Amino acid sequence: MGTALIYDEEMTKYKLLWVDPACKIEVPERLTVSHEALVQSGLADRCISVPVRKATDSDILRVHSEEYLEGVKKTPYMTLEDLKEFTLQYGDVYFHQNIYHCAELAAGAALQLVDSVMTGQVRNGMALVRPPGHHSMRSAANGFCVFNNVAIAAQYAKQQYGVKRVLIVDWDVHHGQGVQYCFEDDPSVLYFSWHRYEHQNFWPKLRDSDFDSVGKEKGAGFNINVPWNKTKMQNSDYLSVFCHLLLPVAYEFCPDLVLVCAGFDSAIGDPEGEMCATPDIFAHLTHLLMNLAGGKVCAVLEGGYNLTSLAQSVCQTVQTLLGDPAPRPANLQGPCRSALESLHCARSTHRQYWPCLKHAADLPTSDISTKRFKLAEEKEDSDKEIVWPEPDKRFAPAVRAAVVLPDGVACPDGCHPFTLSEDLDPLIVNKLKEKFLKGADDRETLSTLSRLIALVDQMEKNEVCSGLALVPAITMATMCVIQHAASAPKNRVLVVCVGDWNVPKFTEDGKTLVMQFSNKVSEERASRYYIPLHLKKGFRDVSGFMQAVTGLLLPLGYQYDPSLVVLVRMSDSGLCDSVWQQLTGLLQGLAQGHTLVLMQDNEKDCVGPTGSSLLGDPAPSLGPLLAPLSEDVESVEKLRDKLKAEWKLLQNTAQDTGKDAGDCS
Ligand code: X5A
Ligand code: ZN
Repeated sequence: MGTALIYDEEMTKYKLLWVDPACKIEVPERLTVSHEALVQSGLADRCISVPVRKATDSDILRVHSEEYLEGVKKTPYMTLEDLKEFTLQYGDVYFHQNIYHCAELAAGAALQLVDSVMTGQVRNGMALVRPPGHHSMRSAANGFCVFNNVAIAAQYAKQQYGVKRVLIVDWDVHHGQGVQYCFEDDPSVLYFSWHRYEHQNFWPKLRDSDFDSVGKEKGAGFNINVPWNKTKMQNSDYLSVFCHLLLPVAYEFCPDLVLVCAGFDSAIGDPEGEMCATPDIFAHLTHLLMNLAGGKVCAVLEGGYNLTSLAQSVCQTVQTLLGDPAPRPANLQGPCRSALESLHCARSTHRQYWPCLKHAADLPTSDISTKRFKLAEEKEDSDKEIVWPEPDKRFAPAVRAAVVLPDGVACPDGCHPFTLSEDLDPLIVNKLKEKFLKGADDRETLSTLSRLIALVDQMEKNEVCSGLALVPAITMATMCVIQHAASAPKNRVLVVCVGDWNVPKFTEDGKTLVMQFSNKVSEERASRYYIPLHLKKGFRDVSGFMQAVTGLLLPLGYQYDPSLVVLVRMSDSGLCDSVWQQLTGLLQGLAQGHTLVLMQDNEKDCVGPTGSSLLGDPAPSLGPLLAPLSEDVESVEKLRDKLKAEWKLLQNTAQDTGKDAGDCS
């Protein structure tokens, strides 16, 4: 199943015809450079090209009023003067004789994308469109937008395909107020947006964009706003909000379809956003959404006005949709204070609607965000050119998933049976014998360990992406793999253990970080680099487990930034396949997808699902989640509390920083 790419040059054929400083950044080149970058990098060729179509009147009327549509329909026949006057009724937008045609195509492109994904022709996809959509309202163009492409697509998915729940993730730097207004009272569409806000001083300067606009009536709780009150937000700020707010709520909601208002004005270099997140962060944001809704993710371009940053960000997004491993995330030093305040406010406000947020801290007493106030004048540095390194080329290794299986266990389709091409260095063999076999000449074990070591080496060389091994003695295999992997100076290994196992002691030098999930572990042996999490009902409490994954494991993993993830599964862990696949799917965002799964040899039934996950297949949905067990929430929170000083990505309130003053820098 592939990735759709929808693009038509026709959408470059309109532009601003008069002087308007507010609109001059919305240029046709936005589309040509994005598309050209996809072609040049070879990504376009790997996508399934799907033609655009014109949205019909009835499609457009799913969201817009008849009067408005009739008005826009007249614009192709207007003189320049008429166009100017027509434009004047609306904010920060311009019309052109060809824009109605392009807007029909832009909305139609989003519909084609939904069709391709819903009919199973592709797994996911991206539509490169102009004009953008998320600001346009029922009866008004706004912010460069004419028709609300994503809102129309969401209504279409519901009405045409009977989709029950749609998640809209708006990572554009502006608030998509048009989308918010469209679905305010609709609990079947969960709208999430982060946006530059600056205490209501940033366009569109709406009170409705603050964290306390949560939706109305039946839709209360289904509108989530995270206002940024400062500029220069970084990768850590974006990832924190995903881990501590969007992902837990999204898993609880359990969408059938994910639509992304994919604006890239939230990336570094953009003149509108003035943020500092780098283009590679979009690989991670995309990856983190790809196990929702059975992988049905449709990204539709919105903003993005720095042509370099835009093109790089589009490539990162599409390459991730295609399934290539995400790059190692750069500079995750933890979220800034202002981001934490916003996150805190949004989490507290939503805790009454989402059981996964029940334990969120109370709203801060001095309400920081809802009051509009004049910002202190910032010193003028906007003319300084912002530079950042071009993201590294991302390679998908020739072998995606290699497996080491005992005789008689079938290799899952698409996986690569791992054999030794040459004999292992006799020095290593001797060391193995000495260290693990106590001198015994157990050929079978020696062969398994040798293969594991060779596999780790090939992963390190990026010849193999991920691996899966079914082993008789899991402690020995794990120790062997970890000691070998951590021996190279710049390597770090994240070990994730699932199930009851007396984890051997590792060194405390930071070369390995061990996180264990079990209902048997005790916290007594916990140390800086061994983090046991005790889950009361084992893995029966799926919500509690997912809470631990999104709120604890992912932030820890991202901050630790391992070069290898070793996932150890004990027998009879009681973890069901779908939860296991979510875990393996999410972990592949780390270490460039270098995940090595080690399972006890009586876990044969799990080989198929694990292999499929390592090959990049989306995990099946978990179904809408119930409230997590309060005991489990308490254990997760206790642990988060203990670790948050050292691991800053675990923080989700400004109080967590332990300081009572500070600044975003
Ligand atoms: C789609 C989009 C931005 C409008 C900014 C107007 N619109 N000042 O990014
Ligand atoms: Zn925008």
